Amino acid sequence: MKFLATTSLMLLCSTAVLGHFTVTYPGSRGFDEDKEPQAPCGSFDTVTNRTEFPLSKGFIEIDSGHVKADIAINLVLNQNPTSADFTAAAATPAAKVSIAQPDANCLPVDLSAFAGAKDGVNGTLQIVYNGGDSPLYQCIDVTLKSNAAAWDPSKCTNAATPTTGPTPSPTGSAGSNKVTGAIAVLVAVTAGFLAL
Ligand SMILES: [Cu+2]
Repeated sequence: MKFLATTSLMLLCSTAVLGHFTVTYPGSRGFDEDKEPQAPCGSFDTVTNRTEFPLSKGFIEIDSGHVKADIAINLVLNQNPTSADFTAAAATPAAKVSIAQPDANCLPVDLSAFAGAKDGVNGTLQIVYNGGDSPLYQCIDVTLKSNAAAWDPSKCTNAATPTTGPTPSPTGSAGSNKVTGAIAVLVAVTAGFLAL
């Protein structure tokens, strides 16, 4: 019984480690899974290349390891934001999104009403992702544009259409496959233990 409890705990831990998130569009400053919990930018503290980000109808595409997460997107409008700038920006998030599925999630970020946001202004978008372990951080350096010529709206995709009813959609099985997989591993481990 103790063995089983330990195994369950190990499964939870490995899920937590794999269960971080990555930014898939546009590119972030950088990603280091072990350091993603480090505020304000997951250990990447200097501005890298800037992406032209649309003032209206923008989005950030992420790959979520957690099935559920609460996400805040903060915007600092200056050349080289400090930790204090990000802390201050968190008081007025540019967007707040709760997701309820793992893998691909498109997070809408419309900055058209954000104070100080206008064509040609440089800034940094900070993603604060809370999936139940500790908050995780990624940053994207941007130049805001009324017309972001290279922006690709087709990158906004979702792994499964969220369902509102109690019946899960037949195609939205990414999450349940993972759960089923975890249960299968647990059953296999338990079977192995009983066989001893
Ligand atoms: Cu995680």
